[in-house]
Amino acid sequence: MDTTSKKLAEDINRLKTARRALIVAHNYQRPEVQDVADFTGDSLELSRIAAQTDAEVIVFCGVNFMAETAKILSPAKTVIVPDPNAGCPLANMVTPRQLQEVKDRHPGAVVVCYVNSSAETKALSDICCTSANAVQVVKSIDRDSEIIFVPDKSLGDYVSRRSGRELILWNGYCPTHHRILPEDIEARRREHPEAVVIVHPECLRPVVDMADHVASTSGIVRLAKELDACEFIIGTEIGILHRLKKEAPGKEFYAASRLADCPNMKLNDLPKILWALEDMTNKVELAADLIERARAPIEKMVAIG
Ligand code: CIZ
Repeated sequence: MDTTSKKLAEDINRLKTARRALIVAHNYQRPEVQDVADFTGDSLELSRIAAQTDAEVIVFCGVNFMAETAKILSPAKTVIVPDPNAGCPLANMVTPRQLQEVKDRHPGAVVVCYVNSSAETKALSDICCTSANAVQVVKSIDRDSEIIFVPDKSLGDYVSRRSGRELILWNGYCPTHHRILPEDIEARRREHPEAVVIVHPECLRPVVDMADHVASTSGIVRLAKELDACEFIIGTEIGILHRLKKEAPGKEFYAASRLADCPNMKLNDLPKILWALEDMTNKVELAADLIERARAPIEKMVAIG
């Protein structure tokens, strides 16, 4: 960390204590943001950790739907975001009206909703899933039921193939993950022939099919630590490389594509964390009934284990 970042981190830590705040950072955040956080992880993991602490304020460094999930699980806590413009294009690819239209065309269908979605989308869904448990969630649904899977068509395609279930896929996708192309995997493999390739299921199908392992962000971190290999090609947002290098020192990590750099995730930085804590601005506000409706599908997912 340079001197300016060190000073900012000191000021953030001082204020964090005074405000009884907890800072959580998604695996895709800037290195200095991950370093100032109390916990780094995936969105559901962070929201659940935050709910279990006695912190009064949660500073969620990620994109907006993640902070909403934290608010849904901790309605009594104040949840603030460093930059309120950090939206998620994938989450924005489904609106409540569009989803209601598809539900009306498929009465009785079970709506499975990836956590990468707004509170309104969750509230219209029957059960949530993460990229780590999506196959298990889909398999838990009665074989006679139709299933609408929102919003990520790549994750849905992967889950459909792994579960053997036909899914009505939403036409949403993560622009950052779709920047990783099969030719990138081929090129990295030529450069690092011994490396193990791990990709996220939000990637394009040909990329998923070329990988040695397909995993969520938490799964990627776990595999990188557990596998015997010394070199890894990582097919997800490049912010995760910082955590991997920190938690698996001595191993080498290569980005499948340097273009997999999410501009929304990178909107959060140290000055914005400090300002948000100073002014207590950018609070996540959700109506009580929306919190209740959005919480039900999350609890249903948690209940299946
Ligand atoms: O929910 C998350 O954190 C996302 C978007 C991905 C993952 O695999 O952790």
